[in-house]
Amino acid sequence: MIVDSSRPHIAVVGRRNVGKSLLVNSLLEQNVSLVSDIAGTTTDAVKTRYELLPYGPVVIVDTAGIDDEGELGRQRITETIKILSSSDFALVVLDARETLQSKELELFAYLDKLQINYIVAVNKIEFGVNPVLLEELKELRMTHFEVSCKEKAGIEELKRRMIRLLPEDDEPPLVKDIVKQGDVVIMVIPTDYTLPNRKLILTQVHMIREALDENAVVTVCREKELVSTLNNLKSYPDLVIVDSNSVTRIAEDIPAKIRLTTYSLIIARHRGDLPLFIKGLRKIDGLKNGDKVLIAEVCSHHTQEDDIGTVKIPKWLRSYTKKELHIDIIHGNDLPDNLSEYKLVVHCGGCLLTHRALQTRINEAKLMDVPVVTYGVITSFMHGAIPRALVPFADAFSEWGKVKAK
Ligand SMILES: Nc1nc2c(ncn2[C@@H]2O[C@H](COP(=O)(O)OP(=O)(O)OP(=O)(O)O)[C@@H](O)[C@H]2O)c(=O)[nH]1
Ligand SMILES: [Mg+2]
Repeated sequence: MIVDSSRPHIAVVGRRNVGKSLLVNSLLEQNVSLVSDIAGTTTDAVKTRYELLPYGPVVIVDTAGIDDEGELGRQRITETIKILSSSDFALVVLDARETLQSKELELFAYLDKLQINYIVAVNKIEFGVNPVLLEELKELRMTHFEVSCKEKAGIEELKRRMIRLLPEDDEPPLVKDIVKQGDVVIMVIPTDYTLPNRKLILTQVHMIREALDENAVVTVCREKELVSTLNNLKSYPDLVIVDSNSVTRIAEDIPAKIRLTTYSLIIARHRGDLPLFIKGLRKIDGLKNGDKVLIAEVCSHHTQEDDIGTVKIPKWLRSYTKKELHIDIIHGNDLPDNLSEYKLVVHCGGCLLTHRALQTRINEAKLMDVPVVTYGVITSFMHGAIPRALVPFADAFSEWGKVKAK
């Protein structure tokens, strides 16, 4: 999944024999998938890179039928659902002669839950379209496209519509939407900076670039010089960004009316879904004795004595909740199959993953209704930065309001 993660994935889904594979072949104008009238022809997902012009490069994923039977069939359905969680768009294929069945309704529900845009393609229209099906789609307020893969009808229109609905470059901003022209931003670099050669991390450099592009002024100082930097300014800065490990100390020096946030929260929003993570934080208070918590880290680095994922967070979770938690720590690319058993997933920042790949893992948890929070969000919370540091992010701040209201 990671190999192609920079390209949007379009999943072609539906019951067996509706013509998914022939539709994929028609879209690609080449025979990449096996087509036959035997139900269950496609067993494993077939992924093909494709230049969908004028949109650009995508990956089209042909899948096994969502109504497959038997033990193997169930496994294939699980696989298809997993594919959906890593997709950016779906084409739901229906047979024009049939009516909607529970499998399709479940599929629509999944797609809605994952907030994945989709188009319904009604295939095999040369047989005529079932009026009951049309009525059902109308009732669900679903627009659909009528195609015949056999007669190559409607395929171009379907492509054009798909292009209009595909996500644009969806990587959320770092700071460009929270600063404006003329703003003064102070970026505080921790004094005990342990990075090799004391370099700024690349993300901090990108933050500076984004702020400059918005015509804001950026001052970078070390923690030690923060107070004198503030005193040298003629008026209050508009935003101060600090490291979450030092926020407790620093916050006192920064008057309440100045917006303050942490690098961790900026990065969590940039790479993931900050309101969702804040929702995940809510669940920490509700954890009970024996609850399972999963700490998921992508890279398997050599763990240090005070390692954030294996040492600090488990220790903090136990002391904060005062509960006997069952904490599992995993490293690597795959989330476990028993994900639904967990009451919380604490995910690393995913610095090795693209935004899309991290989103895929978050979606897997979302699909199972398992709350997710990241290291960065937990760290900011642990150090008392929340809610103050959420103020610049309106949707996450209002999510926190909901948390408190519960
Ligand atoms: N008449 C007609 N037949 C079609 C059309 N599209 C697909 N078919 C036929 O329907 C049968 C199933 O097509 P596939 O593309 O293999 O269907 P699928 O949804 O991929 O099926 P599975 O892989 O088994 O899930 C084949 O015999 C196709 O030739 C169409 O528009 N019209
Ligand atoms: Mg097929």
